[in-house]
Amino acid sequence: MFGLLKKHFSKSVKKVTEKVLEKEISGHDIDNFFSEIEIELMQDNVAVDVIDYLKKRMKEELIQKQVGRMSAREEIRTTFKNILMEIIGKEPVSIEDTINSKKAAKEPACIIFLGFNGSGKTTTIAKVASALKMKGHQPVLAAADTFRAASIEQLQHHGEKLGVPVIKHEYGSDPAAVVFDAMKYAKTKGKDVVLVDTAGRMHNDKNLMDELSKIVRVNKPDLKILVIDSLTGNDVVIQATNYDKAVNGIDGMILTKTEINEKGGSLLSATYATGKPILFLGTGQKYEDLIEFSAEKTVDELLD
Ligand SMILES: Nc1nc2c(ncn2[C@@H]2O[C@H](COP(=O)(O)OP(=O)(O)OP(=O)(O)O)[C@@H](O)[C@H]2O)c(=O)[nH]1
Ligand SMILES: [Mg+2]
Repeated sequence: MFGLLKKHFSKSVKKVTEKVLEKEISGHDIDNFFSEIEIELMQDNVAVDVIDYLKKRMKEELIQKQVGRMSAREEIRTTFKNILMEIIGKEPVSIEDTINSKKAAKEPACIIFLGFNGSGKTTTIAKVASALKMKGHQPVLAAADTFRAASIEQLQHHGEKLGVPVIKHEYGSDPAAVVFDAMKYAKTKGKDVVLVDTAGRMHNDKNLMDELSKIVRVNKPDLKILVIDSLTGNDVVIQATNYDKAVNGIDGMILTKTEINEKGGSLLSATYATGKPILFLGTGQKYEDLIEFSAEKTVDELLD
């Protein structure tokens, strides 16, 4: 995560703070700081909007702040860290808590996964199903991607490997109805959670985005989770914003392929755009390659 920024951060802080000769940090010092790290932020895939926001917040916090020369470095580091935490340290959402609270009402939880084509939705659902099964839950998979060729077989393959039932209809059928049936199945069979696989769609494809809105409107899922490929660049902001709107507010996000992407920018851009927490990071193609996200750990690693 944040490979380049991490490499240059300390050096930039040092270089800039050496110039803070007075006992006060000026707007000019902050501009200098950003001119040192801006390229790294961009190369780490942090969206331009986010960089502007970071700069604005740093100025709000630091300008005219009285510091001893030695502590300017600490002031800049700590403030930068706090501002990053403001963005990515959102109140976490728990899939298990959601399942357990529905269980009390004798209802299965409905959790829908959405996102751009190929972002990793189906693989992530299989990982989540595997993890939930290991914790004693009884997931059902709903094949609500009735659009892409072979999508149903892909989900069925995971279902068979994991020993988890998959509810499906024909290709081209209404995905909202698949979810409805999967919920009915879960309820009658005493299963506690339905994980819904949806078709990949571009955030600017009106028909497919309307279809997504309908799935949500009809089935009122308990959690709506946006799956984002961490390799997405600047586009993350507009993508995340559009999905958030289409489903009347996502609840959280999962970032995939983080093991092949040293750049943490998409993480920052996505949380900046939606104000929602990251739940997990995908770290590979195997079922166990899913780790719980910790904002503190991510920021600490960056500023080590
Ligand atoms: N390296 C790596 N690959 C991943 C990860 N998550 C998913 N993938 C791979 O990404 C590719 C696409 O994954 P899918 O799960 O099919 O993505 P999807 O979002 O369901 O795709 P569509 O349904 O076509 O929109 C597959 O080759 C997965 O193995 C991850 O965390 N790391
Ligand atoms: Mg899929």
